[in-house]
Amino acid sequence: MKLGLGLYRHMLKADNYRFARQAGCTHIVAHWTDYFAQDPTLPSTDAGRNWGVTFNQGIPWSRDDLIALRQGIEAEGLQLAAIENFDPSHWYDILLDGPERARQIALIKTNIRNAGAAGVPVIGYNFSIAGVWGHVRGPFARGDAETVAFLGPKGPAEKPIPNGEIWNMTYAREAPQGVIEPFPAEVLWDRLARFLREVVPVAEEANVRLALHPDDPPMPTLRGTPRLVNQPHLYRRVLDIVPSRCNAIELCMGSIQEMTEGDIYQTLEEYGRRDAIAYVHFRNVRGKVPEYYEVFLDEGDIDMMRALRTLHQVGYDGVLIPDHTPHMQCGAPWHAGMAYALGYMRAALRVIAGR
Ligand SMILES: [Mn+2]
Repeated sequence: MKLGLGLYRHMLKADNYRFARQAGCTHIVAHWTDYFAQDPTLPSTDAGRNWGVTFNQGIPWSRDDLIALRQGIEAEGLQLAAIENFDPSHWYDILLDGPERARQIALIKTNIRNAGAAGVPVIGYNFSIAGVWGHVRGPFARGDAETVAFLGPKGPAEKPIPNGEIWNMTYAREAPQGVIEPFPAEVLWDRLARFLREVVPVAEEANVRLALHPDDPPMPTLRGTPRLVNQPHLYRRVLDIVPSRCNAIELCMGSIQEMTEGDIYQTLEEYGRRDAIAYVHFRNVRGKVPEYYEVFLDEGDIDMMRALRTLHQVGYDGVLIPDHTPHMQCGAPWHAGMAYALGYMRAALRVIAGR
């Protein structure tokens, strides 16, 4: 298995690549959409705040930009493992089944082709309307470390999503008044199935694995909108829509552990055995929906060594990244938290490999 670090778009620069290498990483997962474009941050939201704006309608990812990204990473002795997440302004009408759907499918296909041509092996994505929403920040990890929690009814009120917003980002400058009305999960499953049937063949040609992140938080609904993979067994349904190496999983251990059914070790075993895991978000958590806390690797409900052993036993040889981790009290809270997680992971990988 390989050690990687996920970096937000504004962090994709040489200093952070060197930081990753110094912590023993060999791979980078790059967020290509510019959310929380400021300091490194924890993905929290509340009723009055989202992840920012994105107005890239009709402008595909540039192959040259992706090549420059990959080369910048390689220049520091690392490899680009994946791009994480599509841009909400590229595909909102795929998620909403709106009038721009056909044009946006063509755009996503262009993104996939350009990614493949630029040597990007994986694109992680989250087929979600409400996205990662409702987490609050607080001193919930060991030693009062700042982290995020999902508190269900005790958290932010689940107001409907206003028009012009999806996946926590504003994509329209002037959207008509109104909100996204509730609709059944089967309708969203149908949208995912249509999407996969259209784009997976392109991904196969481009040699890019598409990898679906589970719902975070894995609630049955969020802000009135349905969720898809909010229980571990639902990944079977995703994989069965289009059986292909390019229809794969971005396996978030935290999100799986937060689910009310199933078992993280069995989940890793099942999908690892199927060779369906494109990469892993290696993080720990205390509790399950509707109330959980993202914590340090060695203080949550998952036995991370057992999880790693399970992945090893089924022959998983891909990348692990810390996903999010609590901030540590110092001048560089994000980096210190990541350094702590990466050091833990590096030692754990050595133990598992028997070295
Ligand atoms: Mn995740």
